[in-house]
Amino acid sequence: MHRKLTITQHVGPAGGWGSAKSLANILLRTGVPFGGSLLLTHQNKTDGFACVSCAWAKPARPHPFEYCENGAKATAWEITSARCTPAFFAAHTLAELRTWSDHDLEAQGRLTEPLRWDAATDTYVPVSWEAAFQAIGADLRQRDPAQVVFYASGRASLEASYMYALFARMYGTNNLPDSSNMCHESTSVALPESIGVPVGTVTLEDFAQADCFFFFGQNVGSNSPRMLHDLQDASRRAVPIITFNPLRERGLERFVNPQSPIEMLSDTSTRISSQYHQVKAGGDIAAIFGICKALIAADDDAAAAGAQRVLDHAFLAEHTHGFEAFAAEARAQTWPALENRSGISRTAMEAAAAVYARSDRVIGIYGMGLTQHRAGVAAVQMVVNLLLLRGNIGKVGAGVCPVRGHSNVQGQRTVGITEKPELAPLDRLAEQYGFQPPREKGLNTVEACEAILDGKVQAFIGLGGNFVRAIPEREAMEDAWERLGLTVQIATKLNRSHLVHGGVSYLLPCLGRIEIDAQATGKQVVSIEDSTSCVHRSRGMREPASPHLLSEIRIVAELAKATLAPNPRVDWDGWTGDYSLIRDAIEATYPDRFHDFNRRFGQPGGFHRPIAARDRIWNTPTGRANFVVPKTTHEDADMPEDRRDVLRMMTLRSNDQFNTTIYGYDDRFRGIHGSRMVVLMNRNDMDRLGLDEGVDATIVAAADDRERRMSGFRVVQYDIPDGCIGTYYPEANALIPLWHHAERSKVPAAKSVPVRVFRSA
Ligand SMILES: Nc1nc2c(c(=O)[nH]1)N[C@H]1C(S)=C(S)[C@@H](COP(=O)(O)OP(=O)(O)OC[C@H]3O[C@@H](n4cnc5c(=O)[nH]c(N)nc54)[C@H](O)[C@@H]3O)O[C@H]1N2
Ligand SMILES: Nc1nc2c(c(=O)[nH]1)N[C@H]1C(S)=C(S)[C@@H](COP(=O)(O)OP(=O)(O)OC[C@H]3O[C@@H](n4cnc5c(=O)[nH]c(N)nc54)[C@H](O)[C@@H]3O)O[C@H]1N2
Ligand SMILES: [Mo]
Repeated sequence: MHRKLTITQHVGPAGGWGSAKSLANILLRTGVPFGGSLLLTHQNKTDGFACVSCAWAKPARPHPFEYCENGAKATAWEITSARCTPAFFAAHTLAELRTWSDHDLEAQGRLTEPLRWDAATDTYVPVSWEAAFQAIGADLRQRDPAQVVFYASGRASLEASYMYALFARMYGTNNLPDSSNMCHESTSVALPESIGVPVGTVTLEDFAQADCFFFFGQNVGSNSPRMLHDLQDASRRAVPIITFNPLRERGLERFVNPQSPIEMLSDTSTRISSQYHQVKAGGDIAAIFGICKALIAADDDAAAAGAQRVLDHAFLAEHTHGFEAFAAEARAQTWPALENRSGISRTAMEAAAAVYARSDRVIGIYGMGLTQHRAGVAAVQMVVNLLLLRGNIGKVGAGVCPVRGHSNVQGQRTVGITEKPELAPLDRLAEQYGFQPPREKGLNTVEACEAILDGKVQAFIGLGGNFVRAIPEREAMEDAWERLGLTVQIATKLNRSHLVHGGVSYLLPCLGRIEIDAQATGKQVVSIEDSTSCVHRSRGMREPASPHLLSEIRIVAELAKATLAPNPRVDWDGWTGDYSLIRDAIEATYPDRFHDFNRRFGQPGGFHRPIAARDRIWNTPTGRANFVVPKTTHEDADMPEDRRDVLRMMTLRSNDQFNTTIYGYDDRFRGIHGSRMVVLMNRNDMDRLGLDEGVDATIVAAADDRERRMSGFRVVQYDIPDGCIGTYYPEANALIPLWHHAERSKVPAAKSVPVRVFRSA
């Protein structure tokens, strides 16, 4: 379908009336009455439910309306009045549904009954829960566990996630990839080497104490809007916010708090960023090196003049390793090379350094703009290097802050969803449950894809998510997917991964987090962990979308019972009847992280897991915080630097989506309305390539010789650095080679895909 595309030059601030209007549209379309939206006042409250959108921290003393435009959209999307029933499936074959858009599939509403794919009619037909569990269990029992993948998407609770990981390991595999393999795995590889923890070191209280923020590659206005309150407070305290982003994102420029009547009525907005540096895609390593070079030079000058030093030498001496090697490397960098690779000027890097040098408590924030590159791990480590220079880790108001994606993606890792056996307490599990957990490394997301392509993986279980749509290399992957023997998807809404199915396929509908979860001992609560390692309670409040839905916990328990030999130490039914028993089990496995779990998680603000680096305890091989020198300032060694026809494609999220869930076709903050099939281009590149605004463009992957081509993109002139283009995720994923991932973390390098752009013939 060709949608009418309109572009607006004037874009309002983040928040404000635009936000109220955009939300009203969604409430209308999802059939949620405005009165029903009163439910929103329970979002992110001690006694309410944890928002199903992003993972940003939830304060102990929440605002009366502790939600944002996009959190509210996510809620409306889940509590929609639309239902995707067996009658719908009877009327549409899966071959037909495969021609539908992501938006239209999910807009059918909540799944209501368990379904089995019927080959004869190519439709999903109703099946009883019992029959589904027995069939899946029988199938799994005759498979080699190494050939089965247990994927998780980051939304399921700590309780469900713990049980899911335990089920996979008792079955015999560490094949537990999750969405974080496409997201912050670069963080999980980088931070342990640098500072000995896999997660960020700041809390919300630090946000209130910081006197400077560095902000790299994270689109706060769309993807973690509640953080804008914290940034607005900072801006009002005249705290500098220094932003690095190829695009001038609206939420990083100005914000009107939609919950403040005064700001709404007087139309006053707050500036967010005080310096805005439009780095090239992948230019951050060079930009940060430039800042470090300027700081080290100023420090060398101060030393020579006998003046007060710029770097925190007491901290460097006591707490760090590798400073001299790093400083030598920074001194050796040349400004022209740094300017060329970062896309920003020496003056810009020095201006950022000057503010940094004046600040005592600095927080470094980052998102997918750093992690989703070939050199994503090194980019994260550069942020830490910068912070270490002035002791900005392990002190109040300072630290590193990776902004996580899914609302419980960090928590899933905390309770054992990981393909890396060394990250799970296997000995402890062996003792607690009396079984031999598998010790060999499991498959992460990219490796699972490779194994599916090679035919080495035969079955896929998905605890939420839309795997096929989220991964790179779409065409080859979809073809291979259909050769899987078994696919089982536990989901709330219909998506493409349910349509590209294996030989035997089940679609199991579950309760959402906002819904009342009643079990044998009454209504249950669950827990999640936010981006600041804070664990919160969440209580569902809404009547379930259908009486046939089961909780994720119950579904995992039933699958485990149907698959595994009984084990007297694992009481799947007892756990399902009373979730506090699962929390006791989690506490027994992780006594340090979760002591007194059932009492503490209900207190206002939840509780923080201990993070050693916060206390300057460095669990690294050197026992110190390590400076890590990047191999090169070039973000991608595969990317020919001299080939001007090859552009770097960043795949972006709009303001109207949650990952592969597409709420609508507008990207209000970027002034793009009515279509997602656009390619954002710089005027110079358009002229050079002979492309006018509005023409139909074809994009061809240029990373290797394999043909990957997509047409139907409309060219939009945009303020984006030379040589970089922007398209939307997931539409453009067919253009990303599977091998084009971050070194070591294997996060698909979705922000620097080498491509060529042509006018469509
Ligand atoms: N409403 C909503 N909320 C969400 C999501 C959603 O889709 N919708 N997704 C959730 C998930 S799973 C995640 S992981 C997060 C994602 O949230 P983000 O981390 O914000 O991810 P993206 O939207 O992909 O955008 C990354 C930003 O990086 C910039 N960028 C791209 N390349 C570079 C680069 O090389 N350097 C720099 N400095 N910047 C760059 C882009 O211009 C963009 O502003 O949000 C979560 N929250
Ligand atoms: N090109 C490109 N690719 C990317 C990215 C990018 O920036 N660019 N970002 C990557 C990132 S950061 C991520 S996190 C992944 C996201 O990958 P996924 O997490 O796999 O994808 P989602 O779109 O979040 O999954 C949406 C589906 O989850 C199901 N769902 C929603 N709520 C629930 C629930 O409560 N329970 C259950 N069981 N199911 C539920 C619904 O059926 C919905 O259709 O994509 C990655 N892919
Ligand atoms: Mo993510």
